[in-house]
Amino acid sequence: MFDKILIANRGEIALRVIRAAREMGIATVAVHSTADSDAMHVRMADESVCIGPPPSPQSYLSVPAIISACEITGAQAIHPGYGFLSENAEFVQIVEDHGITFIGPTAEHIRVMGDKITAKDTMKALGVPCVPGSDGGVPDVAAAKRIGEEFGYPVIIKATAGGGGRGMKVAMNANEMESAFMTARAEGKAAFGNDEVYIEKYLTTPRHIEIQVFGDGKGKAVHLGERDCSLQRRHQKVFEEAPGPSITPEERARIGKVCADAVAKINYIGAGTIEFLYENGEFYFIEMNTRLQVEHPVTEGIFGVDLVREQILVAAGEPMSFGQDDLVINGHAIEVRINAEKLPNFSPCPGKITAYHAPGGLGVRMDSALYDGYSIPPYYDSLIGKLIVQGRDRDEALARLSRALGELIVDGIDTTVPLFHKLLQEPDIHSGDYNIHWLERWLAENMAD
Ligand code: MV4
Repeated sequence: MFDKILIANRGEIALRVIRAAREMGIATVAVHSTADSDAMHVRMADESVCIGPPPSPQSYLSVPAIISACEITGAQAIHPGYGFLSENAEFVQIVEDHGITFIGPTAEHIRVMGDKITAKDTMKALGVPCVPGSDGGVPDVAAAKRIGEEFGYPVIIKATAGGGGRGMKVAMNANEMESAFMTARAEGKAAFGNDEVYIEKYLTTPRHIEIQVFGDGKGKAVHLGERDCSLQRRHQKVFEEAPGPSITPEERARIGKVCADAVAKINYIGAGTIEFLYENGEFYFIEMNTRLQVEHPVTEGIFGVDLVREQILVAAGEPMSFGQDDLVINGHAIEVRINAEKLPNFSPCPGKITAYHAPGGLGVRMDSALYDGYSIPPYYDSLIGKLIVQGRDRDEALARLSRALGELIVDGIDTTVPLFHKLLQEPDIHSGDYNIHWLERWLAENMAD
């Protein structure tokens, strides 16, 4: 096992990793920009190294600075958290070339899943159900129109290097194809330097269901059920829950086994998430994320496992602490993302926290790096906390969420907390009857006042 690891991240996820490491008796190294000298992750780690000025490209994304911090402190492994360098295959390669262990998948797995066409080809060959559409890349508008005729409109054109909703255009009919195709291609080129696109049948009212998988890198893998993350705004998740309110135990077991078998076959190591669109009782693969996700705590809650601990175990070459039969769902968990943003437009709202009080009690987990008097810098993501609640069933979790939100105090800045108080008054939220378009529609209708 490692004696010391470095956390190449900040905020709540850096604390999350420090906590797991400390429980395992592993020393921790925080890295930080000059804007984060007073940040909680620096205070909580055993050691810290300043790696550059505030802008991320010169600090949290600076590969030489992070490798140097490892060498100076003698850290044997790097946990990347999410975002930043977590899905950067070149970074992983450089880390390993320096004899440092990357706590996460191999550079090759990251590369394969980072290219959406290759990811889909790979998953399809492994028996994972995919959205019907083009086999691989589509070279020109004429080919795109043939695909449109073959599968029927509407279709969606996606940049292979895309993600997070960028480089994606819907064509409702043949007339819209040329402009949608050219736009998706131009966006892919501009945002990712890659103009290759592929086409899928456009699903009009799906839910976003993602399966958590975990592999030991030696051909053993399990699934930890699904999360429903359909409530999104501009491709940012807002509210996530596990299990999915629309998924039966039989569906979970079936798609879960398909996913676990698929990642076992490729010797996947560590945590991964296989994203699906779910419509009319069918799952359609869209993407795989090769990192620990923001919303992993809802899965941890219902299965009672520590995913970061497992990541560290398998990275050190040790076995996972559970097998599929050990993984039994207990109750229902919900996470809400608390952002430093001003409603109704969700504009970033950094600034000084004049009072902070975290909620507590049975079934309440607050993952946050805030403290009284902390100043949220303007350079990074607006996520300032995740409130995760768990109950014996969904209704109990919802009641607990409402209660915990009532206890939470974050003064001095605007946050998305009022949004959740309002959402909790919606019958559709209580019935679980929502899809990927529900929140945007609701915001348009309810955020005017
Ligand atoms: C789709 C789709 C409908 N049909 N693919 C958006 C981000 C990217 N990860 C995939 N996305 C979508 N792909 C087909 N074939 C609808 C979306 C989509 C979406 C998906 C999940 C959650 C929220 C979304 C919001 C808008 C569009």
